[in-house]
Amino acid sequence: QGLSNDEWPRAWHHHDLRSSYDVVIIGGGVHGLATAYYLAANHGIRNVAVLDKAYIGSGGSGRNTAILRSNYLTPEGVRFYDRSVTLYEHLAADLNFNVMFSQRGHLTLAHNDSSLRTMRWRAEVNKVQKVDSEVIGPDKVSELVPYLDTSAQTRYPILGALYHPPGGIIRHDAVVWGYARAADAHGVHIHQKTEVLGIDVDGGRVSGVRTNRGSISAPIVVNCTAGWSTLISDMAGVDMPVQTFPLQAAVTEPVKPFLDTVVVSGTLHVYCSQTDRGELVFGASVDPFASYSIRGSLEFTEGVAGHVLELMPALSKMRLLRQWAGLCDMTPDYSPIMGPTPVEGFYVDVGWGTYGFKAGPVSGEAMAENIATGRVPEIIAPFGLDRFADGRLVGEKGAAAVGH
Ligand code: PYC
Repeated sequence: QGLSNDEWPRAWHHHDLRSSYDVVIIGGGVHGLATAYYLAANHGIRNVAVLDKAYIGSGGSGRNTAILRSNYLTPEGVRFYDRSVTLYEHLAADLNFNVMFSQRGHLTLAHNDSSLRTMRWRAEVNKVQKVDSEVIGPDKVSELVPYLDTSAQTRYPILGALYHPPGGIIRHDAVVWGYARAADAHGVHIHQKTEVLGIDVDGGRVSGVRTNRGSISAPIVVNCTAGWSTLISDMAGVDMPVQTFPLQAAVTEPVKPFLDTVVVSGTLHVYCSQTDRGELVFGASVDPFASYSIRGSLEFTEGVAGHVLELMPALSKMRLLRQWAGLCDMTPDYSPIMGPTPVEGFYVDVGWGTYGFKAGPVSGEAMAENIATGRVPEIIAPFGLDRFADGRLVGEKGAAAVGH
């Protein structure tokens, strides 16, 4: 005899809102939940609240295309994302939750000489950081993905690719649920449907937040939001050099497994992978104008379908099932903004552009260390807010999955 729905043990619990916490984290996506988990697991800081105005994983963490990789362009970026891949490799065991990480390899196709040059550059930067990454020719590309049209007659012939064997895909919802369950087990309070309406700052120091369920006093408040990062930072009086753009994605009906690798084409503005359920997941670059809209558009569907068919004409009979959009907070250099701000006790982990989900574990680990020790860990030191005033930008545009 099975359990009825309300007899299953809850993976995380509902709590009354306390009037004070040691740390309040705004945003219940992978970044916020990972920060809470590592605060508790690595530093013993358990009087922590994670607030989300909707439900956990309802923002970028549930809307991305679940791709993990560390083949970035700058040494700072490669080091940072590689730590995330390592944490992801051990995440199922750490959280005792199957996150279904499939390291199936990641291909970024080059269709012209300038992209091939960027791929070579990235491969060399990657190798120096001991990241498995190399440029391969069309024959090897064809061996890895037989369904790709690698003939020379196409409009954008495939001249080669950056091949990154440790890259792959993961079950993004499972990552959110795994961190939530593990943080909850350490005593962290997860408050869904709890919207932050204001942040209190006294004499240059944060003192708490006001929510739709009441006020909380806290000496540390962390902005782990995507999409709303500028609005939340504004509440504390901190300006963010961020603009928000939608990024659309779509999924097909399931078919038998045939695509064992993640395939990205910057020139064709598309990336594609096959889930364990057999669906193909497609994504594109961000929409061409700033907006908070998360509606799908016909323009995206037509564009993505046309571009996928240029790469894999055999897919012409497949049907799209769903499309959706997430919000991407773009910074001027395409790198995130992490660490303390001019308001004491107010920290940010924002500006993730189109790379946020894959950085969840390393961001949580580093933000937790920063909060617990008061020192900015070396791995996130290049990503401080002050770099925009000092001109120390970390240009990652060349490593974006597709052109922006
Ligand atoms: O950077 O790998 C990436 C990516 C995939 C989808 C959006 N960004």
